[in-house]
Amino acid sequence: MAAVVQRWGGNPILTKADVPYPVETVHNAGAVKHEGRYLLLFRAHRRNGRSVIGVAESDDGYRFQVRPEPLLVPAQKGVFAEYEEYGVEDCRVSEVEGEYLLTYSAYSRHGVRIGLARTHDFCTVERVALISQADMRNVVIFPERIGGRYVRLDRPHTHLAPWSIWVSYSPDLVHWGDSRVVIRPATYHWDEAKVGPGAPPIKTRAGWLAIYHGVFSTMAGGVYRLGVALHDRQDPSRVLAVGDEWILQPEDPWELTGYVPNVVFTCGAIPEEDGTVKLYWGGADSVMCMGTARLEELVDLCLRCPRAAL
Ligand code: BMA
Repeated sequence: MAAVVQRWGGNPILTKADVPYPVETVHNAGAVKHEGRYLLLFRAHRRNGRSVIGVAESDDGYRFQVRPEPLLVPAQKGVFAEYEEYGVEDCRVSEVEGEYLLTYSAYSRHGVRIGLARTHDFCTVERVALISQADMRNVVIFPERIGGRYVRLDRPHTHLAPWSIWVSYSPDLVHWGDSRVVIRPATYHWDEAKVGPGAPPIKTRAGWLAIYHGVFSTMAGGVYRLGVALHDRQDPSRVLAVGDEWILQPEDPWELTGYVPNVVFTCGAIPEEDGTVKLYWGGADSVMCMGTARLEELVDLCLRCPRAAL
């Protein structure tokens, strides 16, 4: 049977050799189309083990060139400096009402929390606020307000329950609340250990299509795969279906071995006018890869063989 995600033959699309400053990895990139060009906002480990966010650009979404300087490095002053001391990671990009919102993990001695920044041109970035306490990772903002409020999927940490996907709302992007848990890992399933939001949700006729990551624990560590879920268009706290099967798992050599083995991890996908989506993922926390899928098929997969969301 044909794979749901067709890997591009030119993978990996970015490696550390493509970066004009010293880094050891290029992975987990947010993705966006800006003025007709494709941009990847990738995470890269510096040689001190801490991460920065760099930018790669492309005319076709397949062949990328990295800019000479990173876009986001740990802040040097103010409240952001205190919480970005250990680095910035896993940036997602959402275009909302003409501006681009970046959500990223801010690491420090106090744990990991989420920073929100905005840009119009991807040359200068304005930090807006730290929009969670520790521990929180994997925040994706929906590309439009729903019922007048901004909406995000997020992933708080807890010891009492497996790591799950939640939804939260905000009137102003700074203050978030009304949180509800929406998807829990399913026992003895490919995503039984953790689930977390991946790419910002994509609007389809059937609902918001969300691509998420799921982790299965093995004797050799976690295996990170990608799956899909569908949220109600008017009420995204209502999950219409979660696909029972993963859409992508580590298979290529650069996904099976690297900085962290057995990982495919997405922070961004770009829907195209022809009904396809370009999906970008980090392989083994080391390189960037891409593939394409048909949106309709991803929606179908959720509806055809759903599993319980909670
Ligand atoms: C998660 C994050 C991701 C990473 C993944 C696999 O907890 O740190 O950035 O890709 O683990 O190592």
